[in-house]
This record gives sequence, structure tokens and C-alpha cells, in this order.
Amino acid sequence: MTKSAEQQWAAALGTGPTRAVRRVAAASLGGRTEAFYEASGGEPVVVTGLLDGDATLGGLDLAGMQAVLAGVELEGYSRETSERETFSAGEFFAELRSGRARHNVVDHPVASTPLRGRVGAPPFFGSNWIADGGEGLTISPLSLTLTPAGNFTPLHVDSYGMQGWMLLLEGLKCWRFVAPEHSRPRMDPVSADVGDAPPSAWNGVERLETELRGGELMFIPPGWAHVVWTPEASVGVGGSVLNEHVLEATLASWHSELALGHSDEVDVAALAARAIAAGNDAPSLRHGITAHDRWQHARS
Ligand SMILES: O=C(O)CCC(=O)C(=O)O
Ligand SMILES: [Fe+2]
Repeated sequence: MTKSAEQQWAAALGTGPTRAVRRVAAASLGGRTEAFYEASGGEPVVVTGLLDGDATLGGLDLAGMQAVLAGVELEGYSRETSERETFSAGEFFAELRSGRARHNVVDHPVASTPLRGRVGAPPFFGSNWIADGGEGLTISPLSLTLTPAGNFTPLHVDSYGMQGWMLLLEGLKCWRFVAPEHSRPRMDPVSADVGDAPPSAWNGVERLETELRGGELMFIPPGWAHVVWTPEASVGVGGSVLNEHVLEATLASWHSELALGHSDEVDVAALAARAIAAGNDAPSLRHGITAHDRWQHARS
């Protein structure tokens, strides 16, 4: 018998000490980048209250999203075959509401919907070097997440050491994280996949946990492995961020993938070098490049 999403969620990481993910109110950040990265301290963090007073985002609950996307063709993964497929939003939302959705929309680009230009990454992320997206990048700076109730996303690390975020507009998602220093040694040497290690390999390893609800943003720092269970149909926006903040962690994660022959389609170091050339003189950027040169040297 196949395991339910809840059973998979419960079993994925064996047993170990659990700590709650920190939470910070958006109002206390005042949109300041330094305040946000300080609140995170390099760990996952939840930012709360992001719909308060935001007319656009506040109207994008399940019903609002359904109305905005009427007539749009969506891309997502078949829950049966895991193949990427295209289907009409009308059909998808009808299925989502009846609990019979055949697809999981993980990374549908906002740029190809009527929400283009109307929603964006919160200002506290500061700059984003992949935001122009003009380089044929396989990662999206802004995408929609439309998840059927009962979905389970197995343990994985987001590629290229990107920072990730997801702002939930309606629904409920449960997240569990393991720090890079624990996940990296458990990465499969061939697939570079942390999900290949048996649950017992994670026994005793500290995990950070949280529930994410409407109006709350989950920040996923570079290299943190995560599992996600979605008990209620959920809608959200999210994306990948690459900037001078936590750059060393980004490069460390990217290099660990490169060392196993993966994630060579995006040149993170070149994007950092371009930021320096454009006049970004943040010390963290210089430190990142120095670390990159050292790791590059060690691999060659
Ligand atoms: O929502 C999910 O099930 C997975 C989300 C995720 O892994 C991510 O945003 O990086
Ligand atoms: Fe992820």
C-alpha cells in the first residue's frame, strides 16, 4: 500500500531534536534588507503579516487567484506520472476544489499570467541578480505555486545554492528543514540528491519546523534541505533570489553540486562578478568571490 502524504511527512527524516523556525513581523522589518537577513541569521525564517494593507495580494486567495487565472494555460507536474504538462486553469481549479487535482503547479512563471507586473518579491530581499531572467536561466525569479491538499514534497535541496521564498496566500503548508552541514554529507555522490538517504540516516540530526499560513512567507536559505507537506489546498507566489547576502553559503552549496557534476547550467560566480563590475562593493561579495576561487582551485 502506498503511504499517505502525512505518513511520508512523518517518516522522512527519522527522529531527532526539533526546534521551531523563528518568526518575524513584516512591519518590524520596514522593508529593510539588513533587518531581514539579520532576522534570518542564515536560518529559515517566517515573515508574517505580508497581506496586511496589500490590496493586490490580499485579493489573491484561492477564489481570487482562480478569477485572475481564468482562461490561462498553466504548467505543472502530473501527480500520476511526474511529467510536466499544460492544462487549463479553469479545469485545474475545479479539480483543486473537489480534492481531485491531477496536477501540482510548482513553478509556473508569473510573467506568463495576468499577474505580471502586479506582484513581486518583497522589498526586503533587496537586489536580485536573476530578476531580469534574460539569460535563458532555468530558475524563475517569480512563480506561482498551486498545491492540491495532501501533497508531499520529498526531501531535497533547491539547486544552485539559490535563496528561495514562498509567500502563502491561502492554505497550509508544513515545512521541516535540515542545515547544510548535516544535509551535505548525506548527499548521494552520484545523484547529488539528499532524498536518497534512508530516513534513519537523519536520526539525531536537528530539524527546524514550522507551519505556514496565508499572509506568511517562508525563507529557505541556501543549501537547507527541506520536506513540505500540504494538508490544505494552497496558493502562493515565490521565487529564487541571488544577491550579495548569504553569497558564501550560496557558493558553498553550488560548489558541492558542481563537485558531483551537477548544476553547471547557471554560473553563479559570473553573476557575482558582473555585480562587482556594476559597482556593487559589498564586503560579502568580495568574501564570496575569494571563497569561490579557493573552492574552484581545490576542485581543479
Ligand atoms: O510547496 C512545496 O511542496 C515545495 C516547495 C519547495 O520545495 C520550495 O519552495 O523550495
Ligand atoms: Fe524546495
